[in-house]
Amino acid sequence: MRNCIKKNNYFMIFTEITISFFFFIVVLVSNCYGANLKALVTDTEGKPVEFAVVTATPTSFTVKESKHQVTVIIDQVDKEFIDYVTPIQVGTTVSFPNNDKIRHHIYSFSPAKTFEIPLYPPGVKAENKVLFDKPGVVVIGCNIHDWMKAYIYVLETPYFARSDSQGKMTINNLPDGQYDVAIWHPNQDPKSPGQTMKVSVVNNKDGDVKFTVHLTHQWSSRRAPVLGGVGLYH
Ligand SMILES: [Cu+2]
Repeated sequence: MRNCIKKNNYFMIFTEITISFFFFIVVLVSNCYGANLKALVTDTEGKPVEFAVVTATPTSFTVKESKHQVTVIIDQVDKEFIDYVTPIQVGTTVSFPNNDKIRHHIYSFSPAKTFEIPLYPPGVKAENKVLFDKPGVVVIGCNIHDWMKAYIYVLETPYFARSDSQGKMTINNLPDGQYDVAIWHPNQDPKSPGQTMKVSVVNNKDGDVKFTVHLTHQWSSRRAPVLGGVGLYH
């Protein structure tokens, strides 16, 4: 009887180890699954474009709703939002800490999310959180500092990336299938909307795409206005 219990215990331990090992393998495999799509974004003069968002929306399968409770940070430093452009998936919460030396008053009138966080002082780390539950572009401003502006691009697809200063980005872990791959930039000329490409991913094979964006020349200053070396607004 004792032997039998011992044997059962050994069997259970072995089973647990096997299950753990199997789970480990599955996690590893699922993490490595999918293709990587590299994108390069330039303007009409061939210069790299930062803060462009490339999205891959599946047309041959349905994306499962994200179960991840993700919180993304948009900080305020030196009278500027960091980052200027933040792509997120619907259902993401954004935290707006104030790591500046002065107070800010955040608002948005965008239909995808209208909200306001009244004037709050430096040092507020993560209390000011907003859930973005509808797709669309949300423009964020500060009531005190008119030049402060940031864009949140709320997407239904989980497959997206934002370009760096070299105009480069990579969308990772794309499952096999067909996608509409599109470009967006906050300063894109509305008369020349970005192209959309059809992309097929087969056998997890990596690929790359190139986009040219027509930017408007109305780049608003992202920094505090300066007069004689002293900021006008505090
Ligand atoms: Cu401000």
